[in-house]
Formats: sequence, structure tokens, C-alpha cells
Amino acid sequence: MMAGKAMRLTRGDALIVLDVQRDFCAAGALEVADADAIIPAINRLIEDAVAAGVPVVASRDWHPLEHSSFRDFGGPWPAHCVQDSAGAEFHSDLRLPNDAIILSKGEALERDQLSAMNGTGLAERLRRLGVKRLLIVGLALDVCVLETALDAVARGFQTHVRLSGSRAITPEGEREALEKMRHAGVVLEDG
Ligand code: VGL
Ligand code: ZN
Repeated sequence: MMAGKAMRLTRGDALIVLDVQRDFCAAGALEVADADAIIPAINRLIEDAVAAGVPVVASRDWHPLEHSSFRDFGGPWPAHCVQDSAGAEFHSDLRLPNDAIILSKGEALERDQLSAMNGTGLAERLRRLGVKRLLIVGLALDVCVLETALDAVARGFQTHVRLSGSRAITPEGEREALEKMRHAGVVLEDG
């Protein structure tokens, strides 16, 4: 895999932290293996972002109780990140700044919304803030991170994904996601 150099957050950047919620972490309803291990790296990036005056965006998967992505309602996933449930809370070790931009997704009953950059207004909001380059971390690498990164590139952002701040649901999913992102021009940072 081609790996890019780890970028240093500076003016014109934004840090995007995707779905670091209890249901995707240890003992969660849709547990991603080793997810808890990424939290210290993400917290360090948040500190860097705050020090550099860079916006921090945190998305959360935020599903209604009978969401169509849940197995009981014809979807591929076990029920997860149900609105206002404990599993939908951000991991308690995640240290988000008070002025983080919190973005909910997956609220519509009949369709899933895996990308934080499709139908959320995020791209426009970041452009208004003068953001041109994104550093993306979070869960899951082969689902939300993949879809968000591809949308970000399509919307003209220089897009980096830091792999030490992300984990995939499956190894095959990870391989495919890395290939798709690399092909689209996403910088995959292994630092
Ligand atoms: C996600 C599976 C189901 C994600 C959301 O945010 O990566 N994955 N719903
Ligand atoms: Zn979901």
C-alpha cells in the first residue's frame, strides 16, 4: 500500500472524527475489533486541532428504533446507535472540545446514510469556514470512513485518512476500502 506522510493540522484544515460511539466499540452492539485502541490517537489529534484553531467535526450514527438498516427490518446490521440509547453515546474516553461541530446521520427511517458528507450540509459548512483539507479518523474504516472520504474527494477536499485512528469491521472490507480510497486519491497515512 502507498502510504502518505502524516499531515500536521494547520489553518485551512478540519479534523473529522466519525462515529466513535459505544455501539461500535468494545462490547457494543456492532463492535469493531480493537476500536478502543484508536481513542488515544484521536484525542491527541483533537488536542492538535484545538491548539491550531482547526475545526473539529464529530459525527454520530443516530438511528430510529426501527431503522431499515437493522436486520429485523430487512437491513444488513444488528440494531445499533439507536437515538438516545446508551450505545449511541460517544465513547466516554473521547475528549471532544465544547465547540465541536456535532453531526447526526442515519436518521431517515427508510434509507441508510453512511457518509457524513452526503445530505448533511457538512461540505458547505466547511467551505464557509475556509476549509480545504480534511483529516479523517474514526469508525468504521470500511463503511463510514470509506464513504465519507470518497464524498470528500468528490467535493474537492484534499482528503487524508489516518489509519492509526481507524479500524474496519472486516479484513476484506479493509482491503477493499484501502484500495478504493487510494484509487480515488485519498492520502492514506499510516503514522
Ligand atoms: C456504520 C455500519 C452501520 C459506520 C454505520 O458508521 O461505519 N457502520 N452503520
Ligand atoms: Zn448505522
